[in-house]
Amino acid sequence: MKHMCQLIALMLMFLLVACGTASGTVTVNDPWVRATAGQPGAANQTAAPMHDRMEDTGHSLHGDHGMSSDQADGSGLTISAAYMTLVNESNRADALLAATTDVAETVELHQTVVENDIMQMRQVDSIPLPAGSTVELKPGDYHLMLVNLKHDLKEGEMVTITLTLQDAGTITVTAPVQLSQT
Ligand SMILES: [Cu+2]
Repeated sequence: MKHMCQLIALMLMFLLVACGTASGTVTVNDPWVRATAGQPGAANQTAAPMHDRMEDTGHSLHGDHGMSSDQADGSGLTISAAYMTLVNESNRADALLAATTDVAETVELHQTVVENDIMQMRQVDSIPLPAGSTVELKPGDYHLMLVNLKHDLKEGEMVTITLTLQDAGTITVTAPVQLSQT
């Protein structure tokens, strides 16, 4: 009986140790959010590549993303995009599952793809982060779409974004608002 207890205690210790090392480690580098003040139509708008602007204002392209057209179309000031580099330093696969922010009602995970020479954005359920990988969320690729902004995003403002990862849990990042990638 004593042996049994020792065995159970050992097993419990093993489980605890296993849990302790199992959680993944993901770091977030260089997050930034695109400014909506000073966007197309404004005098100070520089010649951003077309696909950049599509991600900011092109939500009419989505069609089926569950937004009513009066939110998605029009001024283009109700959406923006967030970018960052995710580094999975663990030896376990992870995935970005969701994100939230104070400045927008919803955050969608998006991927820009080219199909028949037409650049389109589509919503994805998750962004895979293979073990040991570095995954860039950048214009023309994966990005976070901030939908239904609560106010214009001005250059220099800081935006808090909370990421939910499958393995690493929640990570909160503070991203500066910029007109373009620096
Ligand atoms: Cu998008």
